[in-house]
Amino acid sequence: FLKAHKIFVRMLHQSAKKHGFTVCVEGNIASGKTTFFEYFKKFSSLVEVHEEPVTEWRNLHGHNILAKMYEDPRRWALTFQSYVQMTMLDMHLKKQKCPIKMVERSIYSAKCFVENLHRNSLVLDLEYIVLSEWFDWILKSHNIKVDLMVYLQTRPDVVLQRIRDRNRAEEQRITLEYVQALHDLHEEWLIKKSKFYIPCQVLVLDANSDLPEMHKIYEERKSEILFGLG
Ligand code: DGT
Repeated sequence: FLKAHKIFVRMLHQSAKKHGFTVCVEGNIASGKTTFFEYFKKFSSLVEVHEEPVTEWRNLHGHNILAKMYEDPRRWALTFQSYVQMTMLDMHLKKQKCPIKMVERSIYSAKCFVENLHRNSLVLDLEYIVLSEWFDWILKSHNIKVDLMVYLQTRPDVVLQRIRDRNRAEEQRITLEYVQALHDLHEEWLIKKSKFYIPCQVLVLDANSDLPEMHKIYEERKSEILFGLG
């Protein structure tokens, strides 16, 4: 088994080294992105993982901007989204050191959140226009390379239960309605492909199962995830 594993890793290394491969991991809040990265971190010579800067969002020069966004979205959503957009761009532009770069979410998925905030009038028309103009300008002026999006598809009731179980202080106000709306937007975007721009192929994985089962799924699907869909 060890020998086969080594050969597999060497093959991946050779293939990915040729061009550098970027994978973005998408999905609802608590869809299991962290579990996904935990699994792939074991390929440490091959894969570098860029997790979402939630720590920075919780402590931006002493301010918890994530908490502010949940407490008073009308006041803070635009501020939060503009900071998210900047931190996402920063993640995309980080120089790749390993053959495979894995990124938690992307500048593209922030669109789902912004759209939802706008639909609920928590981001006003003009704020929405300014965020969209920034987004369009970023895409035009930077080369944001994404080779594969892995969509961790989950049921809203499952993610809500996980959010309740992990009990993050900022997320106490999250409702089923909120995760349902984000779920619908992810589905429109990545399944129906009728909403926002998709920069690459999408691999959809059922991510409703618990941790050991998800690790099994990642083990089975690892070549598609690391090599791409061809
Ligand atoms: P995981 O590992 O799948 O459980 O990932 P999470 O839930 O830790 O990470 P994520 O990206 O779904 O969200 C972390 C928190 O940040 C969560 O409360 C949702 C919030 N969040 C992330 N991106 C955005 C965004 O663009 N806009 C808004 N309003 N909230 C966001």
